Amino acid sequence: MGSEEVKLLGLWVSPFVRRVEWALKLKGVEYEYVEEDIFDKSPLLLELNPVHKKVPVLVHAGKVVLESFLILEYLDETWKQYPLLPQDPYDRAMARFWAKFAEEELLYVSWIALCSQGDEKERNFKLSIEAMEKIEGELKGKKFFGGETIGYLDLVMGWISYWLPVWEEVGSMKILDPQNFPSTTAWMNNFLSHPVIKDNLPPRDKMIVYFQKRSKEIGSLMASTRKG
Ligand SMILES: N[C@@H](CCC(=O)N[C@@H](CS)C(=O)NCC(=O)O)C(=O)O
Repeated sequence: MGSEEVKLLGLWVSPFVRRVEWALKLKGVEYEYVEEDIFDKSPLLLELNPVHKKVPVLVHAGKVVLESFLILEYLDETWKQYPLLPQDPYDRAMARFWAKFAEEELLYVSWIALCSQGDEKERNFKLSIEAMEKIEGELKGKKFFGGETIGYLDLVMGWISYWLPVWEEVGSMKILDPQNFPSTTAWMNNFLSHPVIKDNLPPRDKMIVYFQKRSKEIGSLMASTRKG
């Protein structure tokens, strides 16, 4: 690899990878994309991310950066064009707070709601709605989280606009009801109509098939660990 080259190891259906790709494209950074098979991991992935063995993995000038939130921050500090995080330290701290909140209390919780059944599904579904209410409050009166343009928090929560509706369909649940969440619904439309976003989304029909299979696999795994 040449000295300044950027390489991204990813997976087509991963919301964590996609947020990094959006950031690279918004900033106009050239990169080489390498598709990984997470069910048959390449020696390169195992070498670059021996700790978690997950994508995304960013390699810049021979240095490896892991974890999508940290990759976004690294990109923002390295390529100053199209700033993602707010300039003010307090606003930056708040953006990180909401990013963590959305990841832990909405993404992972709605994923469990998708994969589980019965009481567990119901409990995680309710928790997802509660988290969505908090996010709705944050978006009130705003086009994007950061104001007039797409920023760090929009990229972090971008999955809500496109992955969540697929999870809702596959999991027969409705979290993002437009009547209850008008600001989030408006944000979702603004986000999805941005050219960089709308041209960089995985095919929906393939996602449905992928998540039908994946949610069943994870669901049985969760059920068997509970029994064991
Ligand atoms: N917290 C990580 C999550 C990354 C992640 O879970 N990646 C999944 C793909 S969606 C993966 O590589 N899974 C492989 C595995 O779990 O073995 C991030 O934000 O980068």
